[in-house]
Amino acid sequence: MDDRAAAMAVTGGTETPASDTPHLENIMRASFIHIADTHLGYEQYGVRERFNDFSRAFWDIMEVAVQRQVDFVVIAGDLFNKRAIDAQTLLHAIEGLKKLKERHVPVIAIEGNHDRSYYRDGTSWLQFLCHQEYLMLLAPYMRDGAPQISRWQSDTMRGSHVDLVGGRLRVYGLPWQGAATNRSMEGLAEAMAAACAGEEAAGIEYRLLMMHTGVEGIVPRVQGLPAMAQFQPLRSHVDYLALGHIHKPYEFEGWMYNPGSTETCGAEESAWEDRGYYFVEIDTDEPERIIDLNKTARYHRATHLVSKRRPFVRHELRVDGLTEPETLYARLEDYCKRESYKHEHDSLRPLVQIQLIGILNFDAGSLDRVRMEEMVNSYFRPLYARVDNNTNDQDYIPEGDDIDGRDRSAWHELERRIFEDLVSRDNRYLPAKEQWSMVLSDLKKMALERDNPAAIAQFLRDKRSELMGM
Ligand SMILES: [Mn+2]
Repeated sequence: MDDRAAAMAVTGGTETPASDTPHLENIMRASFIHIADTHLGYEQYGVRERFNDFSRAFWDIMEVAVQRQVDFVVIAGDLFNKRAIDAQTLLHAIEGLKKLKERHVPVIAIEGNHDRSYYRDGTSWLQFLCHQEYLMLLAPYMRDGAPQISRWQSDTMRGSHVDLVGGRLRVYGLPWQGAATNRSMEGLAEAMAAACAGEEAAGIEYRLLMMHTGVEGIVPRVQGLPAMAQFQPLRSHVDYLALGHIHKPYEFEGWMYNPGSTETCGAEESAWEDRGYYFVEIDTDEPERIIDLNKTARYHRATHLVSKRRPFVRHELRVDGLTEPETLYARLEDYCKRESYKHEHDSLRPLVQIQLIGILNFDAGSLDRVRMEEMVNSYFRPLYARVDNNTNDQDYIPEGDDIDGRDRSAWHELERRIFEDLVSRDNRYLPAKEQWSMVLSDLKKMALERDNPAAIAQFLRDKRSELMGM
């Protein structure tokens, strides 16, 4: 590797060294873009166009970085959806990053849980991009579980930080630490406290820390993350904490920022419409120029921008009390009629995911999924439609207590009543519920007596045509 990456790290790309511009000595103005969780290479639902969607969301933000002429870009983990990416994913990553490389805009990244390398894997694809000088991959040396403060070196691709913007702004990075996160954070806070005097002497005015972790409780499903209190020891050493990992965006107290996923990795993310990225402006000399007085941010203004991505429609269709498939189809069609017109003029066809929820009064196995998905397709004309059955079966609570289940001699009668009750919940079986309960009882007996399956099926067909005229 030549000296270009190292030179970029020291001077911050096109930034003129401070020593050449004495009139700017007391002013540090800079801007950057903060992204995370782009998950490049994710072919969601096995749809090829989704693969492209994730790349497009990333490219669009890289284009914004160029347009806004930012000083650098930070990627707080999960650039890739997985460690083992294919060539197309690598090409797409390079396609986005090369715009910045051509303009000497530094990109600083850390590994997330999705794209972390294992020691035995040798060189990771993120390291490959680092080697090719598309980005600087921060990875501090660890000692006793604590990150060590050392300047990042391009030859080893190791180190805790790079200094940018004429050596006035320091970017620290800590990759995904998994179960060791709490210990690493403690160790990092101690190390940063010890480095404080040295930073000041070196003329560092602003410190950014990138981490691929989140705050416990933001998304209840994601557990085992540090609590808010565990971030506090870092606070006095960090001006901007750039997080990734949690796909829901959030920010706290003018120093902790999480942009959210740039595309929609799972249906539940569709509810977090403000997901995207941060455009951050820094002015250590005249913070009042950029700062909203109502905010506690010290030297920066962080603007959260929504990423460009494909519309994702998710609906929970309640099915409680519905007694046969036709009424459910009618309810679904009603929803489609109401909602689909809103997406008529979308420039990208939406994804539609319908979840059936609640308690069904009939057997969910009699639902025709293909028919429901075709219905959604005909109304929304989506890129992809999917109907998921997340309904629960109704618990059976027998009415009355005139039969004692502990009395073996009453079992046959109890079974008959249960069958009758179950079949009568489905309107299609209601008119002949007594006969159907007998059919069920006979089917059970045939199965227990290990009758020929073909004979059992024929018996059911005969009864079906007899009782339903089908
Ligand atoms: Mn992620």
